[in-house]
Parts: sequence; C-alpha cells; structure tokens
Amino acid sequence: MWAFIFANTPILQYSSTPKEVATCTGNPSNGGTDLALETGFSMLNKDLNTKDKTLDNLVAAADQFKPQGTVIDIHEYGNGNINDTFLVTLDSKAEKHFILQRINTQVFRQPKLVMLNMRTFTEHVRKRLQRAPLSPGRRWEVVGVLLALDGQDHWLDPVGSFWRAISFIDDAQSFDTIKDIEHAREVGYALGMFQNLLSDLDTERLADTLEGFHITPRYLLHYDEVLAKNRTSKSPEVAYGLQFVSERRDWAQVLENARAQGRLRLRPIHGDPKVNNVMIDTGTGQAISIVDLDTVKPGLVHYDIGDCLRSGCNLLGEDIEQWEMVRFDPELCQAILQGYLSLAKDFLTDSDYDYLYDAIRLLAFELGLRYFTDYLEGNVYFKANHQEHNLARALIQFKLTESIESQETTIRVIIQDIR
Ligand code: GN1
Ligand code: MG
Repeated sequence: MWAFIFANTPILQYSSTPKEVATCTGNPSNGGTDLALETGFSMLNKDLNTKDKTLDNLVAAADQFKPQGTVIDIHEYGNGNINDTFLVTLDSKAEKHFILQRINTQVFRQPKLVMLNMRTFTEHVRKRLQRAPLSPGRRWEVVGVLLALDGQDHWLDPVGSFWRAISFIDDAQSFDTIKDIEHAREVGYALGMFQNLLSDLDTERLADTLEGFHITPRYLLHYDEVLAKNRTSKSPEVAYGLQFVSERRDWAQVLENARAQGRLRLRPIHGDPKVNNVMIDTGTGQAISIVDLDTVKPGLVHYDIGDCLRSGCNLLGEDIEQWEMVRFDPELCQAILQGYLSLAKDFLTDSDYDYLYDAIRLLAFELGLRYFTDYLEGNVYFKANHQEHNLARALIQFKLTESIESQETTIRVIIQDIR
C-alpha cells in the first residue's frame, strides 16, 4: 500500500501531482528525458555533476518513498521553472507511477512549511467534499503525499537536498496551451472549484511559504536593487524592457493599494494556476484537479485569476521565439471566466469584480518583470536553458501585457456581461 498522509479517503482518490502530467501540446520536453541517456540542464546546473551519480542519487531518493516493487525507470518530467520533477515507474502493477521532486530550497526556504500547507489543504478539501459532494458525474482528485521510510513527508539526502514524493493521477493529462473553448471553460472551472473548496479555510491556517509572492511592488523594489547593482547591456530588447517597466510602475501598486484600503482581502489561493497545472480527464475532457500545490498560501484571488488568464489566453505559450506575435485572446478569456464564475460567483464581492481587469493586466506584467529582473541579475531564480532565456520569456509577457492593454474595453465588457 502507498503510505498516504491521510488514510481512509472515501471520496477522494489520492492520486498524482506532477506539474505537467502526460502530453503537453507544443512542448517536446514533456515526453520526459531518459536520465540514463541524457541529463537536463537543470541537473547539470546543480551539485550532481555526473550522469551516473545523478541516476544513483535519483534511485536512492525514489527508494525512500517506494511502497513496494522495484524502480524500473526514472525520468525528468514536465517543465517546471523552479523544482526538479521526475516520474518514477515501478514494476508493481497496483501503483505503477509516482512523482519525485527535489524542492528548490533557494526559493522555498522553509520546505517543511510547504509540506504542512499541502497537508492542511488536502485535509480541508477532503472534509469539504465529504460534507458537500460534487454534482453527479464530476470527478475531482486531490493529490497525496507519500511518506518516506522514516514516516516523514520528505527525505533529506546526504548532501541536504529536500526530496518529496506525490501520488500520480491516472487517466489524466495536462497541456501547455489551451486546445479549444471547451478546454478554456474547464480550466476556468478548475480554478473556481479549487478556490471554492478553499473558500471556508481560514488563511491563518496557512503559512506564508514564499514571502512577497505576487506582491508586485516588492518585485519592483527588487528590480530597482538589481538595476542599481548590475551593469545592464544596452541591447534594444533590454532598452524596451526598461522603458516598459518604467511606464507602468506607478499603476503596478493597484492590487496592493486596494488591499491596503480594505477593498480586497486575503484568501487561500493556489498561486500558480497556469494551464499546465490543470489536469484534464483523458476520457471526458473535464478538469479534475489542479496540481503543483507549492504555492497554496494566503493571497488575493486576483493573483490566481490573473495568472490563469495570462497563461490561458496566450495561445503561443510562455516559451516561444517569436515574442512579437504574442497576443491575448479575448474569446478564451470569456470562456475561462465563464467556467471560473460558474463556481466563484458564490464567493466574489462587487469589489472583487472591480479589480478583475487590473488583475489580468498586472499578472502578465508581473511575470514579465520577474523574468526581466532575473535576466538582469544573472538567472538566479528561474531555471534557464541559455543566458538570454529569461529575457526572451520577459518579452513574451510584456507583449502579452500590451495586447491586454490594447483590448481593455473588450475585456471590461466581457467582465461586465458576466458578473
Ligand atoms: C514558476 O516552476 P513553476 O513552473 O511551477 C513560478 C510561477 C510562474 C511560472 C511561470 C514559485 O512556476 O510563479 O508563474 O514559473 N513559481 C514560483 O511559468 O516562482
Ligand atoms: Mg509552480
């Protein structure tokens, strides 16, 4: 049997949580890389510098969590920007896969608290679904944490890396970009469901595991520090980025000002509800989970809405070369919001609606700013495949922000019609 933190789960099946399970359109890396043959940049970047040593380490980590059977394959999985994620395959018929992750403790400085939040979340949702089951025919899964041999929810390896294992959701997949309007609606539904299930959890019960996360003025402060310390190149792209940020920095306080004025309040949020964290049932096409629970913590629901829409309405994805082509798709925006509001109507206030447009614009801008700052700082936060990678990613988000701005009236009408 798998060692779940919560045993006896009559309603929920504790299954997986990869970042991106199964196929992701437009992302060849998602088929996974066989570590026996090739080691990804992320691995090369770390302390594990030879392939054999890497594989040995991975198997040692996987062995800490495997309930039974023998590990027959491990490969890098998904395309997360922070943690290292692997899919482990066992020779056991009952439980064939689980997800193994090495947490980036430079980013998540208190990984034990991340695990604690995950458990608080899981326990709360389980109880909620027992009290008020879903409408018939709907499937919703909550991933489970696998315990290590010593009964803990993580394992520290001899060099101090923090490993954890998560169960795998069968018969589900996720995509890097939206496939069609129905998919868009399901992505919105998933976010509404997620927030709805958490809407009666007291934020006091969740630790702030990533201080300043999605607080745009904090990113601006850091940006200013980086600019003051580092010599920037004078390339046209950098000049464009500098100008872009400077023209929007006063407005970028908008959500935090509203919060300070008491117009918006903290709630439990997902923190990273991008399209490829939404799991879709391979049979029905319905959303059945949002995975990647590292950033579940108190925040504004606007961070989630903005993040979901900046990800969902950009059909070209977050990692393309032709950044000038990036565009925000208002039809997808409408579909995502429809799906979202089918569940979020119950807990959104008038004031919440008033800030939806700003949230959409801000989260695209903020991610651009975060990437841009990281490029200027020398790629210390987001994993990067090459020196200019985070600059390229920043330009994509800035272009998306411009597209949102140029369609402000359309987007506001969509919000108005839907509320
Ligand atoms: C990071 O690692 P990943 O892909 O789950 C980042 C998110 C960004 C996202 C952009 C903790 O998430 O905030 O939106 O990249 N996570 C953290 O793809 O910073
Ligand atoms: Mg994440």
